[in-house]
Amino acid sequence: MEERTGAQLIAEALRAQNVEYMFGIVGVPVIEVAMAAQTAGIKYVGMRNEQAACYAASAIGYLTGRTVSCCPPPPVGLAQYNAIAGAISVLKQAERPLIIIGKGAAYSRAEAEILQLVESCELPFLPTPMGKGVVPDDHPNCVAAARSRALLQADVVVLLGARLNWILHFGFPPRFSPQVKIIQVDLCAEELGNNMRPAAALLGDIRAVVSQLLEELQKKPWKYPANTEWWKTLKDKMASNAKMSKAMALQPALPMNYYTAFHHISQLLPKDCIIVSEGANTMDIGRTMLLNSLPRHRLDAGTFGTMGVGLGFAIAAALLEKTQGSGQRVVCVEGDSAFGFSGMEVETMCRYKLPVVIIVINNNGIYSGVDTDTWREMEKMGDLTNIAPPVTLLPDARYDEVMRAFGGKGYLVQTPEELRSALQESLADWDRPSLLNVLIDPASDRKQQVSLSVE
Ligand SMILES: Cc1ncc(C[n+]2csc(CCOP(=O)(O)OP(=O)(O)O)c2C)c(N)n1
Ligand SMILES: [Mg+2]
Repeated sequence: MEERTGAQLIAEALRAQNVEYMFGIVGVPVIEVAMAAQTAGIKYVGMRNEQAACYAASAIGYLTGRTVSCCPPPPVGLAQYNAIAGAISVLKQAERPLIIIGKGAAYSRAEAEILQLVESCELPFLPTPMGKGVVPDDHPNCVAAARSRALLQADVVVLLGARLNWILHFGFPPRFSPQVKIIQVDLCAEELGNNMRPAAALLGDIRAVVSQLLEELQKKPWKYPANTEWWKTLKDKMASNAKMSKAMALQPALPMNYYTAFHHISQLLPKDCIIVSEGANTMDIGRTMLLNSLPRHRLDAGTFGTMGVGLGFAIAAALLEKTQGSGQRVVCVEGDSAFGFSGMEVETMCRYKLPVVIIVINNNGIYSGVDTDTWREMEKMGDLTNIAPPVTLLPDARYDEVMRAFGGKGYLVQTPEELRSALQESLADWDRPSLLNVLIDPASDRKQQVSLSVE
């Protein structure tokens, strides 16, 4: 009998389960496994840190919908009829309804059904960070620009594959009304009733359950009226918030603030690009200003706010683009701290010529930082480990040079004009990755900006 090595058995077993990519870092004896994988037709992607390798692998799973071989089959299925009827009766009694579209909706590919639900019932909706794009962000029923108000005053919330974790403030006051009724749709039984007791709980695949809701609604068509006080409140709030961020975006002062940087970026990004993002202000403000038109086109720090995921996610998305020839750009919008977690993966991008466009929003720190002059003063005052605020990072660090070190393109960006030209140039280059190091005001933060723009 032909002798087989353990490495071959592993590789062939993975291949037999349709595994297409392997991410890792080799050493003795894992090198044989990677080589056997290549022989078996699996693409081996050598990374610089195992954490980033795991993030990349998880993004492949999310983007392709391929089940990971070790997971039990999900309970794809329909909700019970009584539960559907119960949910619809709660919905029809709503005075201030709101649909929240979560990552689960994106994962279950429920975009067509959810669009139909939103449009046939004329309901306002709000995406969670990775639920963005299931229904396009620029859809007239999207009330993301009035998020806080929508959460606070809704009396019935339909949760479609979104979880009541910290991203949704656990569903609790003061961010939600204490009387809010939740209609919860989730694939995972343990999630039902997590943090809040739902008025209706629908266990099943989002796509299947939304189809059931549509079917039931069609028996006796119902629309939420357009002329309600609720719609007026939401629309007024959206208009005033849009005005505020526009005023911030158009401030001519240098260094730029977050809103100015994102304003120019948003104007230049192709509609079908995949946006990867992590950071704190960078991710939060970027989420509101960079719109998604397509489902599964946003990957960010997600449920646990884990910094370090961005470059691995971007590598996965860029590899898929390369294999599928989809012509989609992958744009990775990183806070300067967030970039540091997996920054060495720029070498991986350069090695495989993955044309990711990394935009580092560099404010010299975590949430905020200090400028070079202040830093110099602090250096003179004594030991920086005693003095420097824990959020600070080295001012004006040249992350663009990191990319250049490996043969990618690096741009130092300090003005809107430089930002626009560097971004246009990077988006036109399919041969190598680029990094735009966008120096913004280290004191630019959300609170200050909100109070400034209120004045
Ligand atoms: C693994 C991990 N470690 C630490 C944190 C704490 N943390 C939250 S946001 C953040 C970085 C925010 O700074 P930056 O990426 O520069 O974005 P900014 O807010 O400055 O725009 C950190 C370190 C985290 N979320 N995850
Ligand atoms: Mg920062």
